[in-house]
Amino acid sequence: MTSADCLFCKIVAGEIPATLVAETADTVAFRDINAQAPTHVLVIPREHHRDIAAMAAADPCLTGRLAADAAAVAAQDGLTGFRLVFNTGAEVGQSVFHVHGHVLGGREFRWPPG
Ligand code: DGP
Repeated sequence: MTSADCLFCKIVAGEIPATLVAETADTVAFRDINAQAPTHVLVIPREHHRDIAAMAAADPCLTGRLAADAAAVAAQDGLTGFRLVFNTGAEVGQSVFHVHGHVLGGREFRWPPG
């Protein structure tokens, strides 16, 4: 399942370059082009789902595997703690509508987020 106009489907297909840090049968992880922390990696499913809510409804097992792959990316970057963020909806800042977990770490973080 892909979407012809989707930027992240094109990264999965290798049609747009990205700095890949990990790949599994289900997911691809690559550095965010606009990093907000020393580690800022996007972990995405190869399959196209518009956001985490849609993916969790369609395939809970894939959603779990994506979370595990995000944790593996954080460990690979040497992080003992990390933030995993899924912006879900334009009103909270989602700009690419192919689900992606932001793995963030390597600096101090504040709560609540802005
Ligand atoms: P969000 O705002 O949650 O939808 O995050 C989208 C992220 O995607 C944002 O942090 C910037 C990143 N991004 C957008 N275009 C590209 C790209 O072409 N390559 C990479 N590596 N990251 C991108």
